[in-house]
Amino acid sequence: MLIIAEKINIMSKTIGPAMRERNAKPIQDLALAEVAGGSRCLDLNLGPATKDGPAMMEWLVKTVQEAVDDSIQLCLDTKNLEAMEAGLKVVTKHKPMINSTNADEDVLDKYMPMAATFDADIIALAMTSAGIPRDCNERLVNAATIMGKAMEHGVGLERIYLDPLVLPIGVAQMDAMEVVETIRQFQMLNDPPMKSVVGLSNIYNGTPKDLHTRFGYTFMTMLAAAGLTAAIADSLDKELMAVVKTVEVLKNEMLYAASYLDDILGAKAEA
Ligand code: THG
Repeated sequence: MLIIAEKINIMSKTIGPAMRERNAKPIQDLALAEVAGGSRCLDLNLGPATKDGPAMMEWLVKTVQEAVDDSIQLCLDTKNLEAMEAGLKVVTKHKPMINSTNADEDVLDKYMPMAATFDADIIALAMTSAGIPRDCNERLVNAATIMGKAMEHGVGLERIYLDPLVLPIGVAQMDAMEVVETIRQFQMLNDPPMKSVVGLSNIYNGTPKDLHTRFGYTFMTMLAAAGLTAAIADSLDKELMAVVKTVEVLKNEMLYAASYLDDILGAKAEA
């Protein structure tokens, strides 16, 4: 499972001001901590920065790529097309990921050529501007549109991460299992299987804080069991990282050894 670290985000109380003041240190420290936590891809989330978007994304990309190893992917998270392009232009050795396009044909006609030009992976939301997806079937129809446009614009299907769009449990309880089923079915749309991604925190948005980790860990277990490829989540949360690795062991994707969590939780005293 690729964990796309979520904490470099304009909404954060410490990182938001640092982004606006172009204060590199707190952002670079957080980027290094996210990598140390086990993330190989960092989300850089501008939020709804409209006017300053391109300059801010350009600065953010330069700031983070200066701090972390070239092998770490940068996931540019903005709805602002100009900001996305400005960020992609200054990516040097790091492999970029576009976050995100939706499944509108005219939007795909803008983002897919960008993915091709900048040799980027791309997250595609299985929804259109017509509204949030109703069920698994609607998401699969949108995925087919996305895949068709990728092929039309010469973007390899292995570069696409399909995002079913997770809705909050308190808002759309019936939808949680639709998302799990969607993750299963996305894989059947191609051989090799299509990749998938979710924003994990969406599931517990709007619930009391003491329920966040319980829903996060449990939903992660269900999605990982169903074959989820990637998640935008908190790589500083060691328990979450341990849950992810444990599912990998249970799925026989990683060899079990008594010490399998030592790199995450630290070595235990000899029993
Ligand atoms: N799919 C895709 N991209 C996404 C989402 C998705 N990007 C945004 C979001 N959903 C996932 N990213 C975040 C980023 C930060 C937090 C939650 C989800 C978060 N941030 C603060 C923190 O760092 O603690 C808290 C901010 C607050 O006070 O609200 O929790 O679904 N493709």
